[in-house]
Amino acid sequence: MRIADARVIVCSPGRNFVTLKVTTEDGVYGLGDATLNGRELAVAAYLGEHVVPLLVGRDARRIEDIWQYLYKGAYWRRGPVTMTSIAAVDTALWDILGKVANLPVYRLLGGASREAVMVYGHANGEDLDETVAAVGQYLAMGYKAIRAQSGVPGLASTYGVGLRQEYGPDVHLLHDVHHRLTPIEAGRLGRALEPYRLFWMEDPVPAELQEGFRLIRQHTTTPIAVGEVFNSIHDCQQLIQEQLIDYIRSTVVHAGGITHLRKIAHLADLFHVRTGCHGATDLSPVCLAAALHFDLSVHNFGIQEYMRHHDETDRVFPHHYRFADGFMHPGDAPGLGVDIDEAAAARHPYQRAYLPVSRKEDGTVHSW
Ligand code: CS2
Ligand code: MG
Repeated sequence: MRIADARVIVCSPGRNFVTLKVTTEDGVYGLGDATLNGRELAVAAYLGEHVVPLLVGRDARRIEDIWQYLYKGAYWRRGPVTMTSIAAVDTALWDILGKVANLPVYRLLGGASREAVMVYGHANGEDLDETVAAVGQYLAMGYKAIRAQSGVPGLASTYGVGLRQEYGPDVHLLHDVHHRLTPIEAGRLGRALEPYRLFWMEDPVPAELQEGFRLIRQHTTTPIAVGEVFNSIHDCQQLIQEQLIDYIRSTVVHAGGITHLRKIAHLADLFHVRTGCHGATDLSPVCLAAALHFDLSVHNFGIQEYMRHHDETDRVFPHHYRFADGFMHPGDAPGLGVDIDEAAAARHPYQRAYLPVSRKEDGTVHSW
């Protein structure tokens, strides 16, 4: 089962996506998401210029060996561009293996550990009233867990009061701090929010300094989630082994694919850390499908982020995964159960775009 061809497809149905399509000499193909928001063409070039020429002729069934070859053989290790590229190859190979075995990928990963996976949606509002209303809309759609973000400066510690009063104790509430605080500020915020029992406080501080989380832990029992920007097990090894976090947010596309993410999850399982994969709309439906197979199978799953894609995106990437009553399932089609309509993709060419940059009132560049 040799790899005959691999192609990078860049398209922009609502936003930019990079997809790797790997085809075997028998004509079976697999897909991998290679989207790195705001740096899409860097990954497309890394794949096209350096990785694809190394793939042709290799046995598509040797997933672990190809992973190690691309990781160790490059000499230069880690980094988001490299790891996103390796992830795309790895995801496509799992998709091919599933199609050849006539099994959904989650069955190849050991089978379902649960019936379906709980997901959380994003409720955003310009102010407290709008945020409360947006949470209500998600509840009406069946969501059991909702991330609430209010646009009112300084209200992060008080909107929890309004939401709990409005919707009671059953709904899981999450909040994303987007790396904006110092550890001691995060400790104070976490402590102030304890009465409202957040499901998690996400990315309280920039996480390059893993031991910085010790300080947060000393001050609050609010659960902590981190890792959407991590690309390797080495970025979270200390956080996990010292039990400084509760949820690891790394996902398939940015953390080396299903193969590497499983290693992160298995390490996390030993230290009471659960998974909470990143799932914003800049991760394509190919990544979401792969994440759902991973989530369904892995024992220490916690929650999956699910920010609905635009209709245009869904039309380019037809898929079998489904949402019902706050839970998702990847479906039982062989492989990942997601495809790309290349003719539709071609109607949406790449659009240059960057992530927004936020600044403090005095003009200092701040974390997004
Ligand atoms: C966010 C993302 O989903 C999340 O938790 O942090 O919206 C993030 O800003 C984007 O995915 C960046 O690419
Ligand atoms: Mg986030």
